[in-house]
Amino acid sequence: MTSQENIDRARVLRRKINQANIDYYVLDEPAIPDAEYDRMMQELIAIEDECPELITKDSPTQRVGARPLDSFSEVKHVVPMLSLSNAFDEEEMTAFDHRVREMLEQDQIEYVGETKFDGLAISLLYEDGVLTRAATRGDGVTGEDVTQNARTIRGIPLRLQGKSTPKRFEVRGEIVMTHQAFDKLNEKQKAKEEKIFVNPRNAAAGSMRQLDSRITADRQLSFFAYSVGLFEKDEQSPEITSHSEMLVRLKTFGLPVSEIMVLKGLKACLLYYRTMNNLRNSLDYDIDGVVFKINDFKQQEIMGFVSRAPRWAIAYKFPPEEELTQVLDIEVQVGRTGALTPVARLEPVFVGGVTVTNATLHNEDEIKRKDVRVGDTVIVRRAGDVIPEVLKVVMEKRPDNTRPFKMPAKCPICDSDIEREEGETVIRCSGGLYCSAQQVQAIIHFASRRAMDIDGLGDKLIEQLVEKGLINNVSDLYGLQQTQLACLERMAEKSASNIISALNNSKKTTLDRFLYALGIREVGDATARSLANHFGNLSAIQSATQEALEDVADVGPIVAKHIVTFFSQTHNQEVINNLLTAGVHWSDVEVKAEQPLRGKIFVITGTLKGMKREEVKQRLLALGAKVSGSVSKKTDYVIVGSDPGSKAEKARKLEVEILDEAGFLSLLE
Ligand code: D41
Repeated sequence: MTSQENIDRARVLRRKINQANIDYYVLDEPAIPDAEYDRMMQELIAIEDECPELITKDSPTQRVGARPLDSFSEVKHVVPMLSLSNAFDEEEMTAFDHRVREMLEQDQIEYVGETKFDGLAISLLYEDGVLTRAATRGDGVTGEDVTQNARTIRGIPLRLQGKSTPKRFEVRGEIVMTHQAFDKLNEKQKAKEEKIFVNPRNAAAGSMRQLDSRITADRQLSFFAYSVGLFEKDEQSPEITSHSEMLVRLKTFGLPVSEIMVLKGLKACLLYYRTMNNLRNSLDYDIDGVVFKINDFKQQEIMGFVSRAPRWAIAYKFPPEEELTQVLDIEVQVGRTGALTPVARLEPVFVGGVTVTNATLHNEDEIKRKDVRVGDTVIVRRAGDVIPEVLKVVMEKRPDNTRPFKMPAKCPICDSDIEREEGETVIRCSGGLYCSAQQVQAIIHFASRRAMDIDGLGDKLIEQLVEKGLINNVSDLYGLQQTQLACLERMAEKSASNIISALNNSKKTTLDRFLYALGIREVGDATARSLANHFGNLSAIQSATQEALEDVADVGPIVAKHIVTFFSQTHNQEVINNLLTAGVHWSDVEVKAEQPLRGKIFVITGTLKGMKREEVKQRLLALGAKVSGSVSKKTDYVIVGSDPGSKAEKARKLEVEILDEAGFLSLLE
């Protein structure tokens, strides 16, 4: 029986769930915790199970995927989906602007700049506000019907928001997968020993082409709208006269729209391009360029089209981050911690703005999985400042007689045994500082900018010094004589004296730099700072127990263990003593007494009114507290905002002290 109560509750839940999706995907401001979302979804599913007659086509429960199809059917687009012309350099971009200005007889054109998503173009048809069809772009005239799959994407509204929605309305956009979703997917694929995706675009495209939409539902795809094909608006709604107005309108319909910028003239466009190119690697999804569109619809109409591409828009592509090249050799490098990393020597290739000659192959498992061999043609990727990597072998181009690569059984540098820790993919040389590669790397790290910052002491020079037996460890650096340096290759008298003074200058340092410079495993510069601030002086850290170390803000059991092990080794103690004797010094750090929450473990759940969650976390960390993601018996306090999730319940069960926002604020005071 359908009770009025169920009818009302289902309506309320659908409204709340749809709003949560809009907050998350359109406004980028999640308002409720995931657990709360899941709980509402479960409740709605339960109601619909009890009263199936209440299920509507646009109910959020209908996103979970439908029965598999045998094949996709073809659909003809209501209005053909055009393609975009490209510009690859400033000259081509300038020529575009010139053409536009000439045709429109105007000195300066108003453009809209938007990011060019590297995903899969798609068309969504809404009739009377309800999503009725989704189709891939295909050849622009006909595409494939992927409605079932599109319905599983949480960012795609099943029903448009707002009172006056158009009768028939077709919106175009791009399906993408965020890096986070991509990494998660590949982890899952790896665990299941299934296909690993090369990049988010392939993963997004592959996920949209699933005949079984339950798989698509599991893939966490995103959607961004960027243009409209068909818009049958009612008489009352106001005329839309520009692209930027249209995008605002799309947003009010509940469609996710990317950030755009209205740009006046070519110069502003070129600046926008450079800015986005710099920001490119900090985004959570891939973009391969920017798109410029004339903002004014009337001007767009005047410009018209050439062979299926509008003359009023252009994609200005970024330099590619992936290129093809050949593997000339595979070598094994030994790092500072002894980790053996296979590295591909490549036929030089220009990618990501630089010429790349080496690319990491990560570890043995990766090399096996990708089956990279000498002579192979491979796709290399260099994104931002990240170390270039080999993504994939182009198997069709593999020459005959290649042999699979084998990791050496001994360290290629010092011939020591190789060890592989349980559960780790990395294999290490067991030689420690006996291994000259580890010596060199340890000294390079010690001299680096964020460590002791020894100006002029570069990698090649350190290699020479170790090779010639002039130094064995970092403390030997301070015993070097100018005459010894001057005898080295490519070393003039002047630079030798510069290095000696740089060494002397580096002796005055800070505790956190010194700790970082020691190269303790897993102790990066941030951890070194936490340690310095927490303990204040070196001997306190040297004698700290595992438990005492774990009290430090970002130190967990593994890092704590590495620290204890490091200081327990006699040769490390010797090196430290020698450094101090050589005159390395710093001022001890004043340990802030105001750490009243030291060692206390907090969990935050729900939405706080006055403060962002990250802000709360930073305040707590500053007071010495730890912030954890889950409630356990060890938790001291749970801060509960509005709409809390299951964590609040668990806290109650475990009788952990619960603070509301006011309680938390008074605790801060
Ligand atoms: O982000 C994109 N990939 C993107 C693609 C975009 N931001 N705008 C686009 N605008 C158009 C026109 C101007 C034709 C409406 C496009 C595309 N087209 C497009 N995507 C794939 C083919 C064409």
